[in-house]
Amino acid sequence: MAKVTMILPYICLLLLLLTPLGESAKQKRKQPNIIFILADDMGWGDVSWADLPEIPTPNLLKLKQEGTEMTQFYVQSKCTPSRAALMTSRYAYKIGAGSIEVYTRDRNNSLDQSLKLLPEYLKDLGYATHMAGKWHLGFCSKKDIPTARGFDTFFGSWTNTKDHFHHDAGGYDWNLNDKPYFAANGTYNTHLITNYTQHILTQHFKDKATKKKPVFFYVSYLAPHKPLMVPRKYIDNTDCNKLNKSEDRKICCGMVNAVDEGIGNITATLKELGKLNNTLIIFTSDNGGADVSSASNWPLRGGKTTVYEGGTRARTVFYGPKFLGKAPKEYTGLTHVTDILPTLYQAASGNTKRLPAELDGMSFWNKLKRDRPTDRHWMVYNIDSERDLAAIRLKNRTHDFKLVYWKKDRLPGWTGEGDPEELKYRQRRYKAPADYYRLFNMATNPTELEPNATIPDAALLFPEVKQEMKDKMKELWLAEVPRPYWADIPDSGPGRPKNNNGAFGPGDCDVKWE
Ligand SMILES: *[C@@H]1O[C@H](CO)[C@@H](O)[C@H](O)[C@H]1NC(C)=O
Ligand SMILES: *[C@@H]1O[C@H](CO)[C@@H](O)[C@H](O)[C@H]1NC(C)=O
Ligand SMILES: *[C@@H]1O[C@H](CO)[C@@H](O)[C@H](O)[C@H]1NC(C)=O
Ligand SMILES: *[C@@H]1O[C@H](CO)[C@@H](O)[C@H](O)[C@H]1NC(C)=O
Ligand SMILES: *[C@@H]1O[C@H](CO)[C@@H](O)[C@H](O)[C@H]1NC(C)=O
Ligand SMILES: *[C@@H]1O[C@H](CO)[C@@H](O)[C@H](O)[C@H]1NC(C)=O
Ligand SMILES: *[C@@H]1O[C@H](CO)[C@@H](O)[C@H](O)[C@H]1NC(C)=O
Ligand SMILES: *[C@@H]1O[C@H](CO)[C@@H](O)[C@H](O)[C@H]1NC(C)=O
Ligand SMILES: [Ca+2]
Repeated sequence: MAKVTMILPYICLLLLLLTPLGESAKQKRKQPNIIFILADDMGWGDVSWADLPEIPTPNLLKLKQEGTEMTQFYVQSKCTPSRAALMTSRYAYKIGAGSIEVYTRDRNNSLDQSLKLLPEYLKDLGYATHMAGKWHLGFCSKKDIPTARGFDTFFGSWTNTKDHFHHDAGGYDWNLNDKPYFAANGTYNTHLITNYTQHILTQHFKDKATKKKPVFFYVSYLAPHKPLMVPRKYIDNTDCNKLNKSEDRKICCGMVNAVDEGIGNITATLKELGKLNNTLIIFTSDNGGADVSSASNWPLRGGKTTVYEGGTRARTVFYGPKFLGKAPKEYTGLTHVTDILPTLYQAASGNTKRLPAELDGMSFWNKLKRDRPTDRHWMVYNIDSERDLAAIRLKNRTHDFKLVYWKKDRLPGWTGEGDPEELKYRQRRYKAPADYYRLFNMATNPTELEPNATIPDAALLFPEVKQEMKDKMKELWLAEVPRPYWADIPDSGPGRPKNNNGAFGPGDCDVKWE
């Protein structure tokens, strides 16, 4: 008996050395901190390295220069669909979120609670998870909000705001975790989001209880989404003031410039903490620029809400030299916002074989690190019966085509503020052809110019590709889940501003409706 007691500690030690615990601890050390930064409605032409470089974004440029620009990264064409796709790795059209009017503040709609979200997957891998900024995936029930869906903390707005300083969304909407945070009233949201991110990161890495954990931070700015508002100094003290452009364009410029400053501040904090080299920073926009916000997508066609490149191709940067291996300066592999979940899961040492088979995204982590093309053969821009439009992409070593189906009579042209003569051409609208299907050869016509005497019509040159893609579109269409019926929240709801000190709150769906 005594003998057994004596050797027991040795057996335990031996077991400890042999168990996979040692392995998982080794893996953990390789897990990057992940800062995922999302701009709201920022256009392809709204960075300092655009074709018409108008907007100063020096910090973003630095990340791009030291990291990798993803030149073929696609998002959904509107806020909520893109955020839903980011969090779930499902195409928005497959989860009832691909059309308009989804997750509005006055109806009982929110992201399907049965879907597991990105922060939950990263939590499984040992991450601390935080979010700052715009959620926009519903808050009718207490089960819908970020802190119920995988984030340890949340500081931001449930929905989109009509005032970037006073967080007015027809009711006050700035919150800490599950409660309104009135002390934020009057402070510009880009500052709130940046400061919170810096503060939580500092706390995380100084606190003994958390500092060993990797952290995932979803930084979701509300700029340059309308309304156009920014502290004057971001215009007056910057090159935005020198633009010979509309006042709106100058404000848009200032809004993006403030976000860029925020990115600089967050990066500086990571550096001070000695964590920058252990961090993967990703920047993108949830959708393309909107005309109403004076954003520019030039030279891409169309903008927010359209399935054209201007609405769906986002300026995207991956920074994290220590983790990116042989990633090139510009990575041209076809990638989609649904790929982020499996990609980050893999970057965080997760085994992607454990992810559910029905995810639409695929990890491009190893492809990016080895500068190889992605396995994406097909990509859906959107499929939307309500607006009767769809677009899909086919890409492999020999083919790169996009099929657009849109019944709308007048199709959008190009926006962005150029010289007046050019603008007239850009803002022309085009009539849909008789069969409503149009094929673009993205290898030769990436800006989706309309065929004319000098630009060949891909549909005439490649009729078999057009047919194959039409068939594929029909097949993909079958997976569409239309948005469900959503009822108006009754006035008596406990989360209605008039019953909640002037603020929106979660819980309207948790009480019985009369
Ligand atoms: C926020 O501040 C504005 C301006 O001072 C004020 O009009 C508004 O009532 C405040 N909102 C709340 C919810 O207190
Ligand atoms: C920054 O965040 C900290 C911690 O939440 C807070 O104490 C401070 O007042 C904030 N500063 C600004 C300018 O918002
Ligand atoms: C500013 O733009 C207007 C037209 O938009 C043009 O007439 C004017 O010459 C421009 N001014 C300068 C200084 O470039
Ligand atoms: C960045 O930090 C500077 C210096 O602390 C501060 O003045 C500025 O407001 C911060 N910018 C943002 C966007 O938070
Ligand atoms: C990261 O940088 C910090 C501070 O500069 C340094 O102490 C640490 O060794 C570096 N870590 C790695 C993994 O390069
Ligand atoms: C690319 O896709 C097209 C259309 O499906 C097909 O005909 C072609 O063989 C494919 N090329 C390669 C290299 O797989
Ligand atoms: C065809 O469109 C292109 C693209 O804008 C334009 O540059 C070209 O002049 C047009 N050609 C003809 C013959 O109209
Ligand atoms: C919304 O409310 C309607 C009417 O009460 C109900 O039929 C529907 O199931 C609810 N939908 C959701 C998503 O909660
Ligand atoms: Ca948006």
